[in-house]
Amino acid sequence: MPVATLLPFTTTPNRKSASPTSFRLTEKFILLLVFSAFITLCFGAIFFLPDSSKLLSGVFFHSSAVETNTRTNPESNSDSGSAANSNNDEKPGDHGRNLHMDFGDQSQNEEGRQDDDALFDIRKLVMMKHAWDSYRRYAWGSNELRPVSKQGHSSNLFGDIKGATIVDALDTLYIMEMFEEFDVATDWVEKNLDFNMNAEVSVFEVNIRFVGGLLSAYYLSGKEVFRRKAVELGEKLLPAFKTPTGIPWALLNLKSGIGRNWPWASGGSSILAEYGTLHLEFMHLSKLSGNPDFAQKVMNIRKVLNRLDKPQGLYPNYLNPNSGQWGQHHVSVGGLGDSFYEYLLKAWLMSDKTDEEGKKLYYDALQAIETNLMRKSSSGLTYIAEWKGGLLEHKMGHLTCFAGGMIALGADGAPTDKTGHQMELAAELARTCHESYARTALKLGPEAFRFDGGVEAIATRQNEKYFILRPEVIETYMYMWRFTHDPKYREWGWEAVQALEQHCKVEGGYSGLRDVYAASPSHDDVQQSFYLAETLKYLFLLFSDDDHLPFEHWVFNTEAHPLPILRRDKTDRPNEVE
Ligand code: DMJ
Repeated sequence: MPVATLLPFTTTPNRKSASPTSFRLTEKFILLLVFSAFITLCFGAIFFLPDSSKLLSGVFFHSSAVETNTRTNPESNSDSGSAANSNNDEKPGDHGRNLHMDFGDQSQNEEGRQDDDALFDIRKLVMMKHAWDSYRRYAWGSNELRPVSKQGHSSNLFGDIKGATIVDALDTLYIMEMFEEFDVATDWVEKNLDFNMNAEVSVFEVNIRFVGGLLSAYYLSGKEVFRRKAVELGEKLLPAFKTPTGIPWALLNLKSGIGRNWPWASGGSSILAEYGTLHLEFMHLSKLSGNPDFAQKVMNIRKVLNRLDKPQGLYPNYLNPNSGQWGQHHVSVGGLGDSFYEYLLKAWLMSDKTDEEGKKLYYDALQAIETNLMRKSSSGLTYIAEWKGGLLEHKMGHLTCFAGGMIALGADGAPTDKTGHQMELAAELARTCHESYARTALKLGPEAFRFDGGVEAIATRQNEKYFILRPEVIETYMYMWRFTHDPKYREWGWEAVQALEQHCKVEGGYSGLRDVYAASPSHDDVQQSFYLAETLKYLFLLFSDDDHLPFEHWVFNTEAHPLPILRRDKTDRPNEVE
């Protein structure tokens, strides 16, 4: 079947032709005259019209918006795959219809914008461009960039897999209409992204960044290569589930299929936030491959958890995959626990609200968290503490700050009378996380902050004072902005932009900071791939109209990769994979 018929996104079929055209001498002369007249006219307009900066902003934005609408070239979706034959009504690339509406008049001041932030519309692209161009220039093909020493960097989370920044950034490039960069990245994926290696990877990290990034790129662009690579990688991860309980290992050798757990994890346990953050991607993998194994594996994780007693209704972070018993009773909505809760809610939303079990598990877990972990400081800041065998540690991680956004996202579906209350909790958490930024010298938040020993929302230990370009606080601002349109969320986002530009931006990209309380920045020399996947994407969405990636159509995985909601219809019920 011709691809064009599969992808109805075809109102303007071709992007600008790249083919050279030749002219005779007289024609060249006439063209030169016309061109000079046009240039003169443009300069006149720029210098004599009342506000030339706004005009420039409009020119940049409307031209890129026009380019978006030409992103329907059937050639760019040149190979069709089995997904195109799926019986889902919506086809990959169709999803672009729900991606971009219009930038609107960027020269006008909207609610919540700073006076000078007509320029922000340019800056959001400039930030992404600087991050991307620097990676491309100094670290192309490596997993991440070292922006100070201007070289590549790779953490052992990805084994020998290369290009984490490329795959993590694909959808951000697409959403920001940076199509030339997107095409270069696509070309790299086609030619270089390889999973055939004798190396050990983190199943969780590879899933959220690589599988998630490839799935989003597929749904946005319709390019078959992304579907194919996502399924290929998903298949490589399946041996991780070969344990007596089916709870997967944390680490897996992609060649031998041998798995193991982190040596530091309580008695050889698997980690809640790792095995509990596969659901969204694996449901899509079953859908796109026709292979029910992926869905069965993640539904089995649910079954194992359902059989276990939960202390006070809480989920400990450690679970032994051999015995199926909890390890140490440490509960956290930050590191080790966080995205498990996020995926319960999003499993329900992504199933078009058919996954009633996911829904119940989420709201029950949230109730237990509220009762046992949420507290208010003496000055009235709400925070989520950590729970260790029944005792509270009054510490909240930067990672935990995603919870404001999650609770806001779930508030609408909350059990009777709880919607307003949950929105209040979400707003309070957003405020606390903002305070954790505002109370530092560099106006970016620490890795963890405490509410004890006379301090509130401040890091007291040296090893908790760093900032690694994490997205969670901005993620929560974005959700809160979408649901309330309270201008303070854009103001807070703008403060973060200014701090990032002032303290994290270096000539070779953006760097994390060693101590946010120090008077001047000390750079850690890493531009994390999630900075491009999440931080810059959430900033972009915070300052975009709500119809950019609307929540009625998209659910973000924990790495901010948008996945379409799996629509129910008579023939195709998303959670009923045989
Ligand atoms: C990301 O990789 C994901 O958001 C994950 O869930 C938690 N940590 C980082 C960003 O901080």
